[in-house]
Amino acid sequence: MSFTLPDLPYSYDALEPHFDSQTMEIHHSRHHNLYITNLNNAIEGTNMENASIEEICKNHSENIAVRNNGGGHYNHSLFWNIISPNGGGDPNGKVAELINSTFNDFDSFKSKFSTAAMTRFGSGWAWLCQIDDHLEICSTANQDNPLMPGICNDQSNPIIGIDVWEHAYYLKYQNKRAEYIDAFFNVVDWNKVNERIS
Ligand code: MN3
Repeated sequence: MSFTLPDLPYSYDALEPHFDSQTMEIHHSRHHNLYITNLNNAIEGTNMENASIEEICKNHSENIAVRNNGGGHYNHSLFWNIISPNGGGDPNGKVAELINSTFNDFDSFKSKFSTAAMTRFGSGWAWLCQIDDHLEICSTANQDNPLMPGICNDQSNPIIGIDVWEHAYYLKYQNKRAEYIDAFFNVVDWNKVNERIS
Protein backbone atom coordinates (compact mmCIF):
# COMPACT_ATOMS: atom_id res chain seq x y z
CA MET A 1 0.00 0.00 0.00
CA SER A 2 1.26 3.48 -0.72
CA PHE A 3 -0.01 6.84 0.43
CA THR A 4 -1.73 9.25 -1.93
CA LEU A 5 -2.29 13.00 -1.74
CA PRO A 6 -5.74 13.62 -0.25
CA ASP A 7 -7.92 16.13 -2.11
CA LEU A 8 -8.62 19.32 -0.23
CA PRO A 9 -12.25 19.47 0.93
CA TYR A 10 -12.49 22.98 -0.65
CA SER A 11 -10.96 24.86 -3.57
CA TYR A 12 -7.55 26.52 -3.43
CA ASP A 13 -9.14 29.98 -3.36
CA ALA A 14 -11.77 29.10 -0.73
CA LEU A 15 -9.83 30.56 2.19
CA GLU A 16 -9.18 33.96 0.58
CA PRO A 17 -8.36 36.57 1.75
CA HIS A 18 -6.88 34.91 4.82
CA PHE A 19 -4.91 32.16 3.08
CA ASP A 20 -4.22 33.04 -0.56
CA SER A 21 -4.91 30.73 -3.46
CA GLN A 22 -1.34 30.53 -4.77
CA THR A 23 0.08 29.57 -1.40
CA MET A 24 -2.61 26.92 -0.91
CA GLU A 25 -1.97 25.39 -4.34
CA ILE A 26 1.82 25.25 -3.98
CA HIS A 27 1.58 24.07 -0.38
CA HIS A 28 -0.81 21.22 -1.17
CA SER A 29 0.17 20.11 -4.69
CA ARG A 30 3.95 20.48 -4.31
CA HIS A 31 5.02 20.50 -0.65
CA HIS A 32 2.53 17.97 0.73
CA ASN A 33 2.81 15.85 -2.39
CA LEU A 34 6.60 15.65 -2.10
CA TYR A 35 6.38 14.40 1.49
CA ILE A 36 4.11 11.61 0.26
CA THR A 37 6.42 10.66 -2.62
CA ASN A 38 9.41 10.57 -0.28
CA LEU A 39 7.46 8.66 2.39
CA ASN A 40 6.40 6.01 -0.13
CA ASN A 41 10.02 5.62 -1.24
CA ALA A 42 11.18 5.31 2.37
CA ILE A 43 8.69 2.58 3.33
CA GLU A 44 8.78 0.56 0.11
CA GLY A 45 9.60 -3.08 0.83
CA THR A 46 9.46 -2.63 4.62
CA ASN A 47 6.94 -3.75 7.23
CA MET A 48 5.67 -0.14 7.30
CA GLU A 49 3.94 -0.57 3.94
CA ASN A 50 0.72 -1.72 5.59
CA ALA A 51 0.81 0.64 8.59
CA SER A 52 -1.41 3.66 9.05
CA ILE A 53 0.22 7.09 9.05
CA GLU A 54 -0.55 7.35 12.79
CA GLU A 55 1.23 4.03 13.47
CA ILE A 56 4.19 5.16 11.39
CA CYS A 57 4.54 8.39 13.41
CA LYS A 58 4.15 6.55 16.73
CA ASN A 59 6.41 3.57 16.03
CA HIS A 60 8.95 4.41 13.33
CA SER A 61 10.22 7.92 14.02
CA GLU A 62 13.78 6.62 14.60
CA ASN A 63 14.11 6.39 10.80
CA ILE A 64 14.85 9.99 9.78
CA ALA A 65 13.37 9.81 6.25
CA VAL A 66 10.22 8.19 7.64
CA ARG A 67 10.09 10.71 10.49
CA ASN A 68 10.40 13.79 8.24
CA ASN A 69 8.12 12.63 5.43
CA GLY A 70 5.65 10.63 7.52
CA GLY A 71 5.33 13.63 9.81
CA GLY A 72 4.94 15.85 6.76
CA HIS A 73 2.05 13.73 5.48
CA TYR A 74 0.28 13.41 8.86
CA ASN A 75 0.71 17.08 9.77
CA HIS A 76 -0.54 18.51 6.47
CA SER A 77 -3.49 16.10 6.31
CA LEU A 78 -4.57 17.30 9.76
CA PHE A 79 -3.97 20.95 8.87
CA TRP A 80 -6.14 20.91 5.71
CA ASN A 81 -8.95 19.29 7.63
CA ILE A 82 -9.20 21.69 10.56
CA ILE A 83 -9.39 24.79 8.37
CA SER A 84 -12.26 25.66 6.04
CA PRO A 85 -14.30 28.49 4.53
CA ASN A 86 -16.71 27.93 7.44
CA GLY A 87 -13.98 28.68 9.98
CA GLY A 88 -13.31 31.56 12.32
CA GLY A 89 -15.28 32.98 15.21
CA ASP A 90 -15.49 31.59 18.71
CA PRO A 91 -15.08 27.91 19.53
CA ASN A 92 -18.21 25.88 20.24
CA GLY A 93 -19.18 22.54 21.74
CA LYS A 94 -16.73 20.26 23.53
CA VAL A 95 -13.60 22.15 22.46
CA ALA A 96 -15.06 25.39 23.88
CA GLU A 97 -15.68 23.62 27.21
CA LEU A 98 -12.13 22.22 27.28
CA ILE A 99 -10.59 25.59 26.33
CA ASN A 100 -12.50 27.31 29.12
CA SER A 101 -11.69 24.65 31.73
CA THR A 102 -8.00 24.49 30.75
CA PHE A 103 -7.14 28.11 29.88
CA ASN A 104 -10.01 30.04 31.56
CA ASP A 105 -11.19 31.70 28.36
CA PHE A 106 -10.70 31.80 24.60
CA ASP A 107 -8.52 34.93 24.62
CA SER A 108 -6.08 33.36 27.09
CA PHE A 109 -5.88 30.23 24.96
CA LYS A 110 -5.40 32.25 21.77
CA SER A 111 -2.59 34.24 23.33
CA LYS A 112 -0.75 31.11 24.60
CA PHE A 113 -1.21 29.25 21.33
CA SER A 114 -0.02 32.25 19.28
CA THR A 115 3.05 32.58 21.50
CA ALA A 116 3.90 28.90 20.94
CA ALA A 117 3.56 29.41 17.18
CA MET A 118 5.58 32.66 17.22
CA THR A 119 8.42 31.33 19.35
CA ARG A 120 8.99 28.08 17.43
CA PHE A 121 12.41 29.02 15.99
CA GLY A 122 12.83 28.18 12.32
CA SER A 123 10.48 25.64 10.74
CA GLY A 124 7.93 23.64 12.67
CA TRP A 125 4.43 23.42 14.06
CA ALA A 126 2.41 24.51 17.09
CA TRP A 127 -0.23 22.15 18.45
CA LEU A 128 -3.28 22.02 20.65
CA CYS A 129 -3.62 18.51 22.04
CA GLN A 130 -6.28 16.74 24.04
CA ILE A 131 -5.09 14.56 26.90
CA ASP A 132 -8.11 12.96 28.55
CA ASP A 133 -10.18 15.84 29.93
CA HIS A 134 -7.75 18.68 29.46
CA LEU A 135 -5.78 20.41 26.70
CA GLU A 136 -2.08 21.14 26.25
CA ILE A 137 -0.20 23.43 23.87
CA CYS A 138 3.18 22.40 22.51
CA SER A 139 5.35 23.02 19.49
CA THR A 140 7.61 20.80 17.41
CA ALA A 141 10.55 21.31 15.04
CA ASN A 142 10.57 20.43 11.34
CA GLN A 143 7.81 17.86 10.62
CA ASP A 144 7.83 16.28 14.07
CA ASN A 145 4.45 15.91 15.77
CA PRO A 146 3.03 14.96 19.18
CA LEU A 147 2.44 11.33 18.13
CA MET A 148 6.19 10.77 18.02
CA PRO A 149 7.54 9.48 21.36
CA GLY A 150 9.28 11.94 23.67
CA ILE A 151 8.20 15.06 21.76
CA CYS A 152 5.24 16.45 23.72
CA ASN A 153 3.12 14.35 26.10
CA ASP A 154 3.06 10.82 24.65
CA GLN A 155 -0.69 10.59 25.38
CA SER A 156 -1.41 13.64 23.21
CA ASN A 157 -4.26 13.58 20.72
CA PRO A 158 -3.51 16.51 18.35
CA ILE A 159 -6.70 18.45 17.59
CA ILE A 160 -5.20 21.64 16.10
CA GLY A 161 -1.89 22.07 14.28
CA ILE A 162 -0.58 25.22 12.63
CA ASP A 163 2.21 25.00 10.08
CA VAL A 164 4.76 27.75 10.78
CA TRP A 165 7.19 26.85 8.00
CA GLU A 166 7.78 29.95 5.85
CA HIS A 167 6.32 28.08 2.84
CA ALA A 168 2.94 28.29 4.62
CA TYR A 169 2.84 32.09 4.61
CA TYR A 170 5.76 33.81 2.89
CA LEU A 171 4.05 34.68 -0.43
CA LYS A 172 1.31 36.66 1.31
CA TYR A 173 2.77 37.61 4.68
CA GLN A 174 6.54 37.58 4.02
CA ASN A 175 8.29 37.63 7.41
CA LYS A 176 5.15 38.63 9.34
CA ARG A 177 4.39 35.33 11.02
CA ALA A 178 2.16 37.04 13.60
CA GLU A 179 -0.25 38.20 10.87
CA TYR A 180 -0.40 34.69 9.45
CA ILE A 181 -1.23 33.28 12.89
CA ASP A 182 -4.02 35.86 13.26
CA ALA A 183 -5.30 34.84 9.82
CA PHE A 184 -5.30 31.18 10.89
CA PHE A 185 -7.89 32.00 13.55
CA ASN A 186 -10.16 33.27 10.75
CA VAL A 187 -10.12 29.87 9.04
CA VAL A 188 -9.86 27.34 11.88
CA ASP A 189 -13.12 25.34 11.76
CA TRP A 190 -14.26 24.54 15.31
CA ASN A 191 -16.71 21.91 14.10
CA LYS A 192 -13.81 20.03 12.50
CA VAL A 193 -11.74 20.44 15.66
CA ASN A 194 -14.60 18.98 17.69
CA GLU A 195 -14.65 15.91 15.41
CA ARG A 196 -11.04 15.16 16.48
CA ILE A 197 -11.82 15.03 20.21
CA SER A 198 -11.91 11.49 21.55
MN1 MN3 B 1 3.79 22.92 5.16
